[in-house]
Amino acid sequence: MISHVYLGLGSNLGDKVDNLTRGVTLISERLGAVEVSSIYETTPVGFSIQPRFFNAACRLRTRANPFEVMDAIRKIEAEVGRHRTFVNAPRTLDVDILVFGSLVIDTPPVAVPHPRLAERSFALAPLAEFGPSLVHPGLGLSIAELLSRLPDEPRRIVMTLRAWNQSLIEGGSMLGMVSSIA
Ligand code: PH2
Ligand code: MG
Ligand code: MG
Repeated sequence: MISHVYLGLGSNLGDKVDNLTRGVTLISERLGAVEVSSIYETTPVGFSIQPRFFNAACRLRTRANPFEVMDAIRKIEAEVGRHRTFVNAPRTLDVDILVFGSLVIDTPPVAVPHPRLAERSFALAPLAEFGPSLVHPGLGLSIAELLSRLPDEPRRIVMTLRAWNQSLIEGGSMLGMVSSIA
């Protein structure tokens, strides 16, 4: 069975665009075809005295189950140089499962939809690019609706979805079919 999985990516250390690009490249090689959102620059939430983030999302079509996806993304984070020091510490690459098809489960280490998704505009803004048909499986509201309920946060697009998808295709990183979104 093929699932549509939405992953959130974040980086605030080193070459952030390169870290995100290596992340989605490894995801596409190991798990299935991906399409990416734009890359946004966002203000750190939680532990605020740290560099600004670059955040993005991708849609993955995969035959892997949530536990296999979690296992693969943990390995990818480590390969892109992540060292876990303390909660919310600066990181080269963070990959979170935001939505896994219509699944609602909390079975450690997997909790989907991501428990803090509805309060995080840095995750909702890139996710909203995948269109109005994407509904939060637990809350039954569209991602755009959830985003509109949050206070405005400063964020800017540093790379458009078209530019990033195109550079991934040209770099040979995208395996499988990649359709243009939005
Ligand atoms: N990730 C966090 C905590 N805070 N803030 C921003 N702007 N972007 C993130 O990706 C982020 C964060 C925990 O994973
Ligand atoms: Mg995270
Ligand atoms: Mg994480």
